[in-house]
Amino acid sequence: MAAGTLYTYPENWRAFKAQIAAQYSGAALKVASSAPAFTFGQTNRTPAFLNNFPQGKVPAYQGDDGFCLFESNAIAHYLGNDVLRGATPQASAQVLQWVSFADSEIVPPASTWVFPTLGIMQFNKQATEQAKEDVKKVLGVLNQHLNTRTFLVGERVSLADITVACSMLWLYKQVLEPSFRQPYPNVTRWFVTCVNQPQFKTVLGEVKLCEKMAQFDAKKFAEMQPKKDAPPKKEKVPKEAAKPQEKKEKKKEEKKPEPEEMDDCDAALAAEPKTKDPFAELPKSTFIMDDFKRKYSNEDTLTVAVPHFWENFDPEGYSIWYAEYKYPQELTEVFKSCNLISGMFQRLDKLRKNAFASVLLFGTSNNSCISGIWIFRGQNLAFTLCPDWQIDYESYDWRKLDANSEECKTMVKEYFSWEGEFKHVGKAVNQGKIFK
Ligand SMILES: N[C@@H](CCC(=O)N[C@@H](CS)C(=O)NCC(=O)O)C(=O)O
Repeated sequence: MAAGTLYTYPENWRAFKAQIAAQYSGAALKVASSAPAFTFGQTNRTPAFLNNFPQGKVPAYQGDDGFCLFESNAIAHYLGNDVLRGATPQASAQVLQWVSFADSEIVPPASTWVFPTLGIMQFNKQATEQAKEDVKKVLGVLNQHLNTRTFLVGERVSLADITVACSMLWLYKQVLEPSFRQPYPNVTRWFVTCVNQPQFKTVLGEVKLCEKMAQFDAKKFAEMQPKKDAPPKKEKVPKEAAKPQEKKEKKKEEKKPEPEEMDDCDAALAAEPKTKDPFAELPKSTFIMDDFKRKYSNEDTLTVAVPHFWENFDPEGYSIWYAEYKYPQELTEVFKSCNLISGMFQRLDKLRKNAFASVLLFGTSNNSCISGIWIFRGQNLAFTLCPDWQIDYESYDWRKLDANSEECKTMVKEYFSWEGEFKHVGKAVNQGKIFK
């Protein structure tokens, strides 16, 4: 019998699928959805979590035996039992059919319609109207199928019912008012039967069906928009990332940004307590980080970006640091070490206006080291200013450089251009390749 922990944020309908499956099978499932065990937006970005769940997404399951699984449907499958999974080849294939149907036919229009009513997505009339039509089609298919059946597959609740019902949870709670659902009585009968099963009820509580179709909540939408200092959007590549990524970012920046839409996950992140700008207290500096980054991204490093840096660098307002990874013996495959660096940059995305770094991996697999040059706003390491930034920095030794020293000039030149002797880097690894 499976036993383990499900990481999620509270009230996640995707996690509900696994939780309900566990209720049926008797799997001993602990749910970690709040501090200190799990804080969405923080714990799922730590190296330890990403090591087990590379996407950093929830729900995510870790068995007491160490077995790790992501993707909610796979977790529900694992935590279920043979009856839930479909006992015959035909039944299990039908279960898979409905699970896929839920993901590809129900979730997209349901999200388009429901999210604006929860204030977590901008309203678009045309998209909403199309979503309503798509939901009608889905309801039609289900209504027909359930005309002669109590459950979707066989005579008992299966993962098909659990998955489809959880995918429809928000539809039934928010928008499927009586007149809209009236043509599809079999679906509502089936839904109500499902959510009233004790195993569902334990997880979902009382599910109250929608009485009046919820409309776009503009006020809530405005409130839910990520503030400037809210946690970063997930897929953005930080400006501090290695040079080729800077170029891609630059191209994106030149276009006027589209208004960003949130999904339920962004909404959960935006709801996290906001921190005030930790750099706000510092006096103005003459060094414009953005100008430098533009030069660095678009022009030749040695002839333009480095001279620009030294002509404009303000040693009062900024400091230069050398950082070296403390545990080179733990660096095995090159790709893992590269992920370590890019993961750190991602976690520091919020620092992008106040920091710049060029971090290099030297050597080959099982014989490598990581070091870099960091430019920070202010005279101290910025990591302690915000809990989000503290994940990686303790794995590095940090040394503040004297901006006037030859050592500093050489390091800036070498790390910025990814070329040079890198005399301070141990010979054994320095003879290997440099990975940026
Ligand atoms: N297909 C996945 C979707 C998981 C997913 O998108 N999770 C979101 C929350 S709704 C998440 O954890 N996002 C965190 C992030 O992208 O950083 C599943 O069903 O498990």
